[in-house]
Amino acid sequence: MKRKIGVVSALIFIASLFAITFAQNPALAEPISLTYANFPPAPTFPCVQMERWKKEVEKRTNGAVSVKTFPGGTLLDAKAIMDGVIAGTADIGNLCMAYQPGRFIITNAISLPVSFTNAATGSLALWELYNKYKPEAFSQVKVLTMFTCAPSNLMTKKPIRTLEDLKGVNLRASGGAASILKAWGANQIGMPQSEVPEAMQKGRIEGQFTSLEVLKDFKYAEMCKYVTILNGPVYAFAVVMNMDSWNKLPKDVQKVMDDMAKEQSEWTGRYMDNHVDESVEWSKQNYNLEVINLSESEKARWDKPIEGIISEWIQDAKGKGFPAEQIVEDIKTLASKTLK
Ligand code: DTR
Repeated sequence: MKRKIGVVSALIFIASLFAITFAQNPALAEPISLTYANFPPAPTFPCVQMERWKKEVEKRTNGAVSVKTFPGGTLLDAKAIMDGVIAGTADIGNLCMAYQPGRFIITNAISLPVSFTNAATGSLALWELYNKYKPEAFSQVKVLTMFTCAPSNLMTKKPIRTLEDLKGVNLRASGGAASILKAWGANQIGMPQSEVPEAMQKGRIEGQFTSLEVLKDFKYAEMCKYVTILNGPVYAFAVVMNMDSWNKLPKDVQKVMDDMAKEQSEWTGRYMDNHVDESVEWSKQNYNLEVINLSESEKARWDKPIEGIISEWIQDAKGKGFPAEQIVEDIKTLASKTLK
């Protein structure tokens, strides 16, 4: 009898030791598994930042969280990310706001022609803007971070040296960049970046207005041998999480993610800025890319047709009940705080 009691006590002791060890070290327990949907292919910057976030979260939670990433639209495609995350098809998703015009009015205003000079500045500005206004458009999700791509420039199959060269040419852009292309007289065609390779190959478009890292990441430099420097708008991105998935996370895991939000925004902006430079060099070396810089007088001709875009946006956004003038003021101030 005594022996029996001894064995039972020993077993209880061992079981409690296990319980304490697991509670103190969640890495030994089954990790919380989260899915993360992304729309473009793995080598592109939205997916590079996704892999960096996954690695850091797994490390900083000591393996308590495991993130399964789905690049290339394998879980949700470009226009389905937000609703897919709200519905819980993915726990997390990365979306480009320009692909759903009219849905993310405040944050997408970052694409107005206010001259951001790099993605690091654009990304932190967007993050501040989001935090100041906490727009209704994101009320159904937890926002994990936001960032922008670098300023848009033209990449084209034929050289664009004057405003006249652009007239009637089929060029792709979305969101704020799209209204600028239209004002310049191009034949603007909208589609997510993930659909551009096919449109470019089939000749449906002759080029596009976007950040230049795609010359290398999508190998557009093979087809687009010309870049015209215009320092156009940045595009806004958000990484969002399903609200129930967020609420289920332990507080210390939530803290790891919250603490990473601003850091991830800046990391992505800086990665993007460096990668644009690499991509242009690579395209010059491998495909003889020509970079066209407009003269001051030619550039002034391009600035004229887009002068009214900001005031038109203000009119429109005001009509929808947004504090439009203040938003533009804020964006201009943020854009002037250029990060080096
Ligand atoms: N400029 C936007 C966003 C963008 C820039 N680089 C990439 C790479 C992959 C996906 C989207 C983007 C655009 O062209 O859609």
